[in-house]
Amino acid sequence: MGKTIIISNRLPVQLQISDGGLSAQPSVGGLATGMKSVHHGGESLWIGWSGLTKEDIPSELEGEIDKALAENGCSKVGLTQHEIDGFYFGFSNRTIWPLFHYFLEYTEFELKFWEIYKSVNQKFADAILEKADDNDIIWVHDYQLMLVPQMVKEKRPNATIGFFLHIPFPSYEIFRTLPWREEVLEGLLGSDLIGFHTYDYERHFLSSVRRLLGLDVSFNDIYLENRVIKVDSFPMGIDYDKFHNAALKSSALKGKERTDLQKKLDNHKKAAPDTKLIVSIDRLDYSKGIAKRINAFEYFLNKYPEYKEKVRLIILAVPSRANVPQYKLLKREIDELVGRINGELSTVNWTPIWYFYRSLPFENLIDLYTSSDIAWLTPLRDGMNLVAKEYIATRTDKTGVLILSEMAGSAYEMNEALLINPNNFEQQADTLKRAITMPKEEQMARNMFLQNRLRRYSVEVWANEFMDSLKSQKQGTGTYVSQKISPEILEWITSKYNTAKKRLLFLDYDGTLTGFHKDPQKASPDDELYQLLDALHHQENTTLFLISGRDKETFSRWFLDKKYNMIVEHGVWISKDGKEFRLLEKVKGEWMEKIMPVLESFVDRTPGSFIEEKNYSLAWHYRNTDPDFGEKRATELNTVLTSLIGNDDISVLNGNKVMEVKSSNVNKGRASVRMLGEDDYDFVFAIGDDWTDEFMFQELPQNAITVKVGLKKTHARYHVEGVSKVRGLLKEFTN
Ligand code: GDG
Repeated sequence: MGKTIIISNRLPVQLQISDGGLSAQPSVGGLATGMKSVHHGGESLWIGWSGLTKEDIPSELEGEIDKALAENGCSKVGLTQHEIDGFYFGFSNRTIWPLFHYFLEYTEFELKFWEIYKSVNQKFADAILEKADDNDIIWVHDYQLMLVPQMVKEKRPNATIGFFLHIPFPSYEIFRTLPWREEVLEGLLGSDLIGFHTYDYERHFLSSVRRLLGLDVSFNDIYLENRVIKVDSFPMGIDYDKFHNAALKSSALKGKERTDLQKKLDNHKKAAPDTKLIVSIDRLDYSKGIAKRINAFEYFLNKYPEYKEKVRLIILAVPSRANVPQYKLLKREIDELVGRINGELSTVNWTPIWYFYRSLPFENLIDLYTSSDIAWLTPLRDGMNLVAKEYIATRTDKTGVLILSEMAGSAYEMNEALLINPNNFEQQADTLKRAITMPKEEQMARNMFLQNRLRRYSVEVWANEFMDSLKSQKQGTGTYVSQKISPEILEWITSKYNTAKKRLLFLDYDGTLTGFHKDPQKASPDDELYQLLDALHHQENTTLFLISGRDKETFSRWFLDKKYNMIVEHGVWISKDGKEFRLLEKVKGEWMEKIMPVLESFVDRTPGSFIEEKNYSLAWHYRNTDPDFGEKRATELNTVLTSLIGNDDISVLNGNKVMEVKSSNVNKGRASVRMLGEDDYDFVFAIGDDWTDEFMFQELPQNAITVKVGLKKTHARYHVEGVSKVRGLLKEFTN
């Protein structure tokens, strides 16, 4: 592997120009910390925007800036104010941010924002392409850069590209309202690995990929023509030791050494030892539910007036995206709310809310965490929410209560916190009371679990797990083990074919020799296919079998007068040299009467699905249904059938968009092995695309050449990409 390239909207360096001079400070944010293990030494480069527009940078400082960035392993993408307005304040924060946080009413669909987003993404991609080699690992971060993976993959198909989304991925119903939804998905699919904070975001993304792009998804793999993309969840952690040690250090400081804020907090605690401090810290963003929280606090004080003068809410709202109109309105709303509530409820000794609208230095953040009895975080939607994790990490004596919204990604990992629905004021008022009165032992017991987990799954572990998964994805380990048929392998197979004395070929039909058709009856063979099969069939010393799950009537109509050998219904019937079909396996079909009504009820409840009745099996096809719904029903049917069947005589086969119930002793593997025993073959070849073909791949001897069509997990030795490649391969045999 080559070097590592990290790309994010902002570089992890703070630049400031004052009095014509430049200062550059490495930033200490979560991402920068987490990437430390990935971004170090000479083998790594971080590409991003410096935070200064082209207009901000005097030309005489340009070289100095590049040098300062290079010293921190960084390289900048130069952007103009116009580009920042359209790309960052526009499409990123007026379209994607609200949409992905389910604020449809704030989402603006502006063509000109989209155009600028595309062109700025191209700028980032170009900056990468300029620096990247073929064997580099590229990790792209977040919603501002969703088109970059595809733009890079186009030009550097061999590069290894990972993408991580730090915000939620919304459900299909929300995502599909985006006018440029396909382009965004395709942009992301340039990656080899796509990571989300939670399984829900992953699930929503896969559902959109299936429904909007019609791609095949199996578990968490997306199958493209020539590669597999892995999608997985990697819940981001924090630098646990940094927060924990800072808290230890701060509590060890005596008297004058303490920060001014800490001294004030100490005084306050001394004056009112029974008063509980509740803290909330967020960027001033509508997704964080700050206004709702203030309203819920008022509700709590009215419901439990005995806590007036006994609790205080500290709100730290960090200024954010102040150029976006919605954020200006929010600022005004919160100013007014805090003013009104403090005005109405304050007493001479007590102000219910302390409100800070600013960013505080790290030490003060620690002071707030360590001095507060309760942290109350109520996002309406939040990708993860690191503040929740940081609060727990700073509780060095294990006391403290975390009240956390279920809508935060972190809630999935922090079950021991008090989880609330931010829209439920009644529940929040009761939860606040519970937190205030929670015994210390209970607080400690809960936090012990939380701390252990946070310590283990730190941000460094997060970054390393993502990188390891990306590397193994690219090396093909873990996804599929079959080898792609390269020109060299093809030459080797053909030469084996040519020198063989007796050849046996098993060719699956649907999805192998011909593509899928909405109506299976319409997937009849075309002239090119007949010519190809004729040529193979007439070769000397060659026994060709078409082997399929289809019924014998259809295959008789299509192929009987061609005299090809055929095995149908997975091995129930066989026809050789143009003779009528005869039974290959004796099977009993009494079970059909019982199973039929079950399948019919599934047809009634699943629009687009239908039953195919074969002589010795019943197949329920769901290829024309809504993909997610169809899969869901198939799982349901599988459960129903397995509980119904309960004996070994019949089994359920889960094929490509079809579930087939048939007698157990029949499958393509058994049938092909029987044919193999009939003569002394020295070249055995089997090709097929779905699960039912796996029986052949497994049961034929080791030296057989087995080929899977498509990139799915398989027991076959080789794979090819699609029907046209299959035909090309078979044509080689006839030359
Ligand atoms: C996005 C997603 C996801 C806050 N105030 C101050 C300050 N902070 C630090 C906190 C924390 C960070 O800012 C905020 O992180 P969050 O995770 O809570 O939220 P977002 O900024 O919205 O981040 C979010 C995250 O990406 C990571 O993937 O969790 O869901 O929205 O680290 O400590 N730091 C200092 N002074 C402050 O006043 N020094």
